[in-house]
Amino acid sequence: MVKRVFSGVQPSGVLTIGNYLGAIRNFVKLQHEADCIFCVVDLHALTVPQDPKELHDATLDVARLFVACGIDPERATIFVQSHVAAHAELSWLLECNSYFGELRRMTQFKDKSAKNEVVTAGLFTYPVLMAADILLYQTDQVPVGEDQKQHLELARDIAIRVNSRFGQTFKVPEPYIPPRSAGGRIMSLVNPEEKMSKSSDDPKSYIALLDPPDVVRKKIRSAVTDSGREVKYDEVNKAAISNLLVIYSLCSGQPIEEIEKKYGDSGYGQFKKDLAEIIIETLEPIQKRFEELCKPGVIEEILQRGRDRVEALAAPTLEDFRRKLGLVQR
Ligand code: AQP
Repeated sequence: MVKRVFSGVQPSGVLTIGNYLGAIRNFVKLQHEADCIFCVVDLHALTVPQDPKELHDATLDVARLFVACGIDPERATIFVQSHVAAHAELSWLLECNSYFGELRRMTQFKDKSAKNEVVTAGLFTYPVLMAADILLYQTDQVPVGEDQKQHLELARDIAIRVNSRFGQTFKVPEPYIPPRSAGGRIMSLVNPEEKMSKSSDDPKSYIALLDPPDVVRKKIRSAVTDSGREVKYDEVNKAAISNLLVIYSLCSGQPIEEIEKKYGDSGYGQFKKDLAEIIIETLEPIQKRFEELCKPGVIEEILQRGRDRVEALAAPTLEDFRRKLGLVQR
């Protein structure tokens, strides 16, 4: 049987090269071997304050970037989370089978609640909505970056708990997380101890997929480096250069050892210059395709088809769980 893959991306800003290398690149690969469902998780973005117009436009842009990065809507299903009401409904049913204590342990909640003045109840319960997104489709595998590992473990725990209480209801999903050297955690360009994030207040910390060439050159030129001159992969002692090496390697297809040999201890200048050009080359076809997808109606039609397909897939799982909980049939 073909396995089912599900993953989502929040429209909380313009996608970064971290989102691309950690997640979307793998979505593109998986579409050739699995039944893939990719979702723009707009309800997740609402967990922190959003400008309504920006959220609206970012939602369509994330869907466009999915396609521009190589997801083929004829092979994979693309849709918007809030278009399928079953996500919010299942989320509530699962919240009533989740515990305050386990949600309180989520490190992303701790990080984001420390950064935001307003801490919504939605930010706290968001990992359960993520569990609902995944479990609704009897998902086998979830390709995500390293930061989502804990949330995925929670989704597994909830599925196992529900199955043991009510009988087999949800498939227990497996994570698909690349190691750091393969893009699982791309770090900020200004602080290599922090993950690169699209919603960061400092645009110099990330490369957005829609950054024009000059902006990429500037951001890479100003990216922090470590002491010394040697271009060498060493996550502990050379976190900044290791991060740039991973980006270089994944964008160029060259193994890290080859890049280390090429630049050796000749200093960081040429390495950074070449890296900027390699990123620009990677982004160029994505940006071109994105422009084409901005024609009115193109992405909307893809999203409508996606919605029609997943609504039909979600219904039997939701109905089965409602019945097991004792809710009267509608
Ligand atoms: N820096 C990263 N390196 C590798 N993978 C990453 N992902 C995010 N950042 C990196 C992966 O991208 C997918 C989509 O992420 P998301 O939109 O659901 O939210 P996030 O994980 O919180 O990503 P951001 O960019 O940091 O968003 P904001 O700033 O809104 O919080 C996920 O698979 C994620 O692991």
